[in-house]
Formats: sequence, structure tokens, C-alpha cells
Amino acid sequence: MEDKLALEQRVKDLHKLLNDYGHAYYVLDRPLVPDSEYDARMKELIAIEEEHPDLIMPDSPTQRVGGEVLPGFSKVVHDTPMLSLSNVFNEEDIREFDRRVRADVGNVTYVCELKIDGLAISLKYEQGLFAQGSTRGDGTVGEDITMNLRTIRAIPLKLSEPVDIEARGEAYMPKKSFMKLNESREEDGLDVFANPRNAAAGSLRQLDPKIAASRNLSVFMYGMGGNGADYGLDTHSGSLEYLASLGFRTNPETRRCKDVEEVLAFVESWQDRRPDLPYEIDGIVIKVDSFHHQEELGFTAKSPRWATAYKFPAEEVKTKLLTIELTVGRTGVVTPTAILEPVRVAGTTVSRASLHNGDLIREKDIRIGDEVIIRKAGDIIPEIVMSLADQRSGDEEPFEMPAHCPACDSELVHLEEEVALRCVNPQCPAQLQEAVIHFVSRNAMNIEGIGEKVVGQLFAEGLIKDAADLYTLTEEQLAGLDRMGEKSASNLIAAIRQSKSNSLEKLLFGLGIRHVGQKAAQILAMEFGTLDALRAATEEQLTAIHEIGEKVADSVVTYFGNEDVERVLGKLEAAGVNTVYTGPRKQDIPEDGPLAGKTVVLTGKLSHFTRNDAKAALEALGASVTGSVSKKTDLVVAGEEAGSKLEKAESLGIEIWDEAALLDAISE
Ligand code: 3B8
Repeated sequence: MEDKLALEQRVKDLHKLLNDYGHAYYVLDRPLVPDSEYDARMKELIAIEEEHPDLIMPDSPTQRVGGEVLPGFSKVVHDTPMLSLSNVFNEEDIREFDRRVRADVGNVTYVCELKIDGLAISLKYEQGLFAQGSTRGDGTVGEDITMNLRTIRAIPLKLSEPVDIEARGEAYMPKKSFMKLNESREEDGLDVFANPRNAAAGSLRQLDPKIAASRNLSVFMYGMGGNGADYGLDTHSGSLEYLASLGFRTNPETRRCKDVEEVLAFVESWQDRRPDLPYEIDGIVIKVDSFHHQEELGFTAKSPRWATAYKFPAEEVKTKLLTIELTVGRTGVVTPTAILEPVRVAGTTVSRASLHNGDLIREKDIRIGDEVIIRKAGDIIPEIVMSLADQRSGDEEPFEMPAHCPACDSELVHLEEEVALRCVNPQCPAQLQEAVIHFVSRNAMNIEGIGEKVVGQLFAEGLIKDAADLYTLTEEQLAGLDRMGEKSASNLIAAIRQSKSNSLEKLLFGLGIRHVGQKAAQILAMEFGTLDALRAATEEQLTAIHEIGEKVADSVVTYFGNEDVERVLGKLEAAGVNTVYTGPRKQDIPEDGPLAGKTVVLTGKLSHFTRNDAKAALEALGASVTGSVSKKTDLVVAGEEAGSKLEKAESLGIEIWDEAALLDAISE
């Protein structure tokens, strides 16, 4: 007994030692002891744990790599959305950002940070213990990559205080590790990663945590989810210090700047020093320091107004324009695309660049066969900066936009003084195909596994003519496609089926109604609630909605008045595609419902509800529905085969309902 107690104490001491050594090495980049000492203590701990498995604690430094390979990643709904930053590209943009900030809240202090070129992550701790790590995903829902993040030594498994906190930051792969990884992949005949960001993202998307563990990833944490004020903090710089004091790795190059001149000096100082860093950065993040000012400035739909990212100027390279290809988009716009001699720029190989329209080709005097300078706009989208007229041989050919649609040969027109040239034939096969590609895309119906290629095959094989036909496809039909296995076919069918229960806004956006983007789709879905109600809406009803203008209203009414549209919508409904809004309706969450103010988590399979319907039902009772179980959860509704969330709720003593209890609550 005495021995056991002594052993327990030794285990505790080893945890403390190894955590301190690890923190010094991986977080502070300031080793306390030689590697051999660290390794010796680790071996000692492993030996004890092997002999006494009951002494293995979940936060033991040995427990970073789990043995299990996951079947897939589960989704995590972020407690507060993980937004992204707006971008600025030059000094004038930075000054403009500063003017806007000061116009709103007066003079401010800024914090400038290096913009790490990695993958945004969220790390949740419960009572100081690492509980869940996730990707940003679409900002609202990310993927649970806890197992992979646990393998990153710079991520503490246990904080210095037993706090509940969500830290946000960037996971990345150091330049050196990236080069080594690619060298070894090349030797093994594997595809190389285009850049360290892709390598980091690829490593964290592996289902076997051993792979991530072998990839030498690290992190810099730069903020907290939720409200800094909850932790008694009132500045961003203060929150960075707090994060560091808890044991998180924060970037040492961060500086406070008292005005825009200091910000510009900071930006300038990093323009040339970039290559000296051991990790990639793609710009400088500029943040308003005071939380009070941040709150006043608030957010747009996508990003905070209190921060922006200055992006370093894009790398420019020379290549040859081989030919110009024409593509017909979803709305009939015919776009010329430059086909280029493949060339590496900003980390990837580029062989195409949009030329947008005929006017632009004429203005830039771009000719087939020209030597051209290209770069990536915003570091992503390749564009031609200019053609090098003085390097012409005389064989180059000027380009003219055609008079007829390259897909259906109908006459092309300029609508209402648009520069764009359009094919206005609603039956144009190229447009129909693009419409389906849009329909399945992530922000629309999000049918995973179906993209441009598969849609192209489906059209080519005559298996579909419109989006509604997707819902009548069979596994056999899909398995018959080139390069499609049975497993993929069955996954696709499952993904198609799953998309039927999407909330209305995804369907509305997916239909591709002109001028109805994601935001308008969301507003229309929330306002009308059902597709039928929206179909019956008049222009007056539509324009009466704040944020819906005449252009959108006109386009919606015209759209639903079309016979082909009627036919497709009829087919979608017949296939059982949900046409009801099931997302949150703020104005509908009653303040005095039986679950008012309660935080509820749904888990397991329900037989009377889709997940969206159950969520809507709970919200109708006043609850706010979140994704993961924590101390703050008031109630868990558990269906069949509920797993770890249910277990956790039980261990935390949280109230649990089965489906019958939910049905009861609704009918009361
Ligand atoms: C708010 C603050 C997004 C970010 C942010 O190094 C927000 O702060 C963000 F909505 O994406 N890549 C950084 C970095 C990224 C972000 C950030 N700070 N240092 C980065």
C-alpha cells in the first residue's frame, strides 16, 4: 500500500516535470534540460504506466497519441462562430481601415500579429483539461479533430488553472518539417504537398492520429472564443498574456501600436524579414486592442470590424498564354479562360486564369501566344497582370469573343449594358450542368462527393438533366460511372439522401435564383418559413422585408413564374426534399417557453424527427441548442445509439430526456 502511494506520488512528479520540460521546449522554445533528460523521465513514466495501467491519467504526457483509428470526424457546432478576417492589400487600405475604426470609436491602440499561414483551430478546456479541438469548417460547424490535436506538443493537455475556456489559434507546419516531409514523400513516390498550410491541413484531416503525431505540427494561439470580459480581461493584449500564463503558445513577435503610423512601420519591417522566420506567414493581422472598442465596432456577417488582415503582395511570375478557352457559367455568362504554360506561383502550379470578359482582353491587349505576367489575387485566384508586348515574335493572335454560345450555338447578348456576354437560352446544356454543380456545392445543398467531375459524367451519360434528377439516381447507375467504386457510389447515395433534410435556405441558395446569394436566401427562408409561402409572395411583400431590394424581389417573382422552374420544384418535392426552414429563428425563440434560457444538446438517432426538426422543436420551447456537452449544458436529449455525449452528460449529472420525453414536452 505504502509502495503504491509512493508510486502515485512519483507519477504526479513525473507529470509535473515532463509538463514543465515540454512547456519550456514546445511552447516557450527555451529548453530547460537536455533532450536526454526529458527522454529518460518519459521512459520512466511509460515503464510505471505499463506495469500499473490504473495509474494512467488521461492528461498524462504519455497519452498524446491514441491507439484508435477513427471511422470519421464528427461535427462540432462552435459556441460562437469562428469568423475570418477581412483583407487589405496596401498602405492606403490600412489607413482606410484605421479611419473607419476611429470614425466609429475615436483613437485606439492596435495590436499587430504575424498572420500565420496555417489552419484555424479551436481548443476547448473544461476545468483546465483539454476536452475538444476542432477546425473552423464553415465558421459555424467544424470537425472534431481532438485526437489529432492532442498529438501536438505545443498544445497543453492541462492548463495552469482549472478554467473552462475556448482558445483559438492557428495550427501550422514549420518550413523545415514541410521540406523534410516532402522530400521523404518524393522518395516514397507519394504526391508532395503544395505548401506548409496544405501539409498541416492534410495531417490534421487524417483519421489515424499516429500520422498527425509524426508530422511535427505546432500552434500559435491568438484569442478566445466568447467574451474576454468573462475572464476579467479588457484588452486583446491582456488576453494574449492570459493565454500564455495558462500554458498556451503565443507568438512572440506580437506588438502593440499606438496609431496607424506604428502599424505601418510594423508591416514594413516584416516585408523583407519573412524568409527568416521558421514558419510561413502570409500577412499581418491588425486588431483593435480594447475589448470595449471591439464591442462597439462589432461584426459584419463574415468578419469582425475591429480587425483586418494585411496580405503581403503576391509573387509575380512570367509564363506563356497557350490558348483561350470559353466556359458557359450557371447564369449563362460566357467567360474566357487563359490556358497557360504551367508555372509555379505562390506554392501551387497554375495553368489557367480567368480573363473575365472580352473588354478586359482588349484593354490589356492580351494575345494568344503572348508572354504574360501572372500572380494570385488574394493569394488564391490566378490572374494575368499584363502581357509583355515587347517580347512578341509577330505570330501572336488577337482574340475576339464569339457571337454564338460555344455550348448550344444560340446568339450571345449583352444584357442591360453589362460587359458580360450571355447565352440566354434556358435550355443551354452548359448552364444546366453548372446549375447542378452550384446546387450540390458546400454552401448550397452540400452533397459531399459530388463535384464538377461527377456532375459532368452524369450529364454526359444522360443520367440527369437537372438538380431534381439527382434524387432518383440509383447506386447501380453511379457505380457504372468511370472511376467510381461501389463504396463511393453508396456514399454518394447516402449524401444525396441526407441533403433532403437540409433547411430551406440551403435549397433556396442552391436553386441559383439570380441575385439570391447566401445571405438573401437566409433572410427569405427565415421570413417565409416554407418554399410554398415564398412562391406565393408578391413583389410588394418581398420588398417590404428589410434587406430585400427591388432587384432581388423582381428576380424571385420572375423565377417562380417560370414553367421549367415549376417542373423542377415539383420533382424536388416529390423526391421528398425538405422545403421548410428548420434553422434557428431568433424572433421565434420564446423567452418564456418551458425550456427558456436552457442550453440543450441533441445526440443519437431520433425516429420521429430529423435532427433539424428536433432542433427547431427545442427552440420553439425556448431552448438554445448547442453541439457539445459541457458543465454549462442543462439538458441532453438522447436518441438511440447515443454515445460519448450521453456518457459525458451522465457523468456530469445533467438531466437527460429520451425521444418520448421530447414528444411529451412538445404536446404539452
Ligand atoms: C477574429 C480574430 C478571425 C481571426 C482573428 O495568425 C476573427 O484573429 C483570425 F474572426 O482568423 N492566421 C491571427 C490569425 C488569424 C486570425 C486572428 N489572428 N493571428 C493568424
